[in-house]
Amino acid sequence: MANERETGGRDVTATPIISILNGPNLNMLGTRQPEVYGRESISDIEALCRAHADGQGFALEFRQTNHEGDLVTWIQEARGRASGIVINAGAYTHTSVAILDALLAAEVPTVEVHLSNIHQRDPFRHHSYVAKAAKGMICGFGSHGYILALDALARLIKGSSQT
Ligand code: CA2
Repeated sequence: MANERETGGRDVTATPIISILNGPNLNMLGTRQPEVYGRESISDIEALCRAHADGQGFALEFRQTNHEGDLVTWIQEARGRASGIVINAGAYTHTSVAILDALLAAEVPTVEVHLSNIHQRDPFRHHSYVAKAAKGMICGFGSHGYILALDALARLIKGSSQT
């Protein structure tokens, strides 16, 4: 019965959607600073995530933008539709109250990811606005951090769908 299968407007019997959102300059991955961000391109990371999400039975949306408003819009679109968000907001991590507000309003379990260990870097990278809305943060493991984030979300989603 449809009503019994729905939670917060989302059909929990459908394939869960995970939205992976990437912020500014992450389209430049693989071109510079491999010692900080690794050698993989954003397309390589997308392929890695797609292979992993397939194995977990998730439908994946993988997006990158250089514009703060795009991230806000995509987070709003995730509300009631996506089962989880993985976000690497890039430099907006350290500046954007708008992204924090969107995440708080979305009420979608969120895992924050950073390729680098932001706590070993410049002091201005130590604070994250995203962290206040995220279940947790993974940083310092390069592209593998995205896989760890998907695994963390899988556990959260499976836990919350058990009755
Ligand atoms: O470590 C991360 O994933 C960051 O979110 C990456 C952001 C940085 O502002 C955050 O503090 C930490 C920057 C991504 C820029 O990536 C580039 C890669 C190659 C060439 C130029 C930029």
